[in-house]
Amino acid sequence: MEELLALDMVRVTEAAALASARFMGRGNKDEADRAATEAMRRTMDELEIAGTIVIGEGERDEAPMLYIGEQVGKRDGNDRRHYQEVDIAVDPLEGTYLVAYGQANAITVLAASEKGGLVNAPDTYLEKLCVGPVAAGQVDIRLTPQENVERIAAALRRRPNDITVVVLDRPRHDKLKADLREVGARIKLIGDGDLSGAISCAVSGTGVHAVMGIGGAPEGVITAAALRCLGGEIQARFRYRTDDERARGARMGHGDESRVYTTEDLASGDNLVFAATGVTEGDLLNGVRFFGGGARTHSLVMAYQAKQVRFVDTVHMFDRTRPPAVRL
Ligand code: VTB
Repeated sequence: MEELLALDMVRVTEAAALASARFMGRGNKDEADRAATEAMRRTMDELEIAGTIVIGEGERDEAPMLYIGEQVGKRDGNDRRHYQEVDIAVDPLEGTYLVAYGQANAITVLAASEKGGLVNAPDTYLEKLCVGPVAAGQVDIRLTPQENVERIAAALRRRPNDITVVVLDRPRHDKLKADLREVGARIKLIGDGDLSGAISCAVSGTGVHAVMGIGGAPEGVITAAALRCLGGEIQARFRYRTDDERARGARMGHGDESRVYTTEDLASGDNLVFAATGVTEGDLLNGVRFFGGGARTHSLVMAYQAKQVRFVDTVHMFDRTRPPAVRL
């Protein structure tokens, strides 16, 4: 299932990137998000799959499309029985603010698996610790940030002050930042987008080694799918903001706030596909580049079973008569 699906899925993230990149710098994050969501939905409906959105833009009553439970894929009359059933987790635009203000590292992203292979996470927060393959198995979210940095440094055969940790720039992370400074780690503060930070720390040469702190739970599941494909690791604990969220989380089976979720807990699928396309320029992926008559996108596509990680560089020709559409 994976390999064909992977190539289909990259079309979906590419379409969302092309649509939302037009809104770069226009100061309207909702507009950018809507463009990505509509394009993602439209392209998914061209695929021969019986897809179910398990993580998306929200509940049915609050999101017009790509809501949790929505059925996506080609409709052959009403008969979808002969298509493969897949669960899909989407973040049509990770970093809506980043696009609206022309900042780095916005991506369009999704993960897919066989039925039940991605955890149904409520829209709340997760405390996360993400590392790449070399430090995987060496860290423990129950330890202090200082201890984890020391363990990451030992795994990478470096000193703590050669380790760079990605942290969302939020007041809730003041203590975390102080702890990281105490152990001597470098901190890369980001405005948004801990998902793309987590992928970066599992790819060597990006200059970042870990993600720590509290961010969105739905994105944590997509992060887990990516890190399984790359051999990295995420550990996470639910962090509810309100009693309502806590009650909802408990109904979904996530009532134990001390439980540490592993990469496999969050993305347990035997078949996993991950696709992401750069919208704005990033550490890992180039942003969309428009030119007369076309555009060029840069994507990352991965399949777990197939053990394949592809960087896909696509020229989209809107008008074949206008050179220079394709160049090296
Ligand atoms: C955002 C976003 C992250 O978590 O910060 C969000 O930038 C939650 O944090 O990429 P805030 O409510 O403080 O903005 C993510 O979406 C993903 O984990």
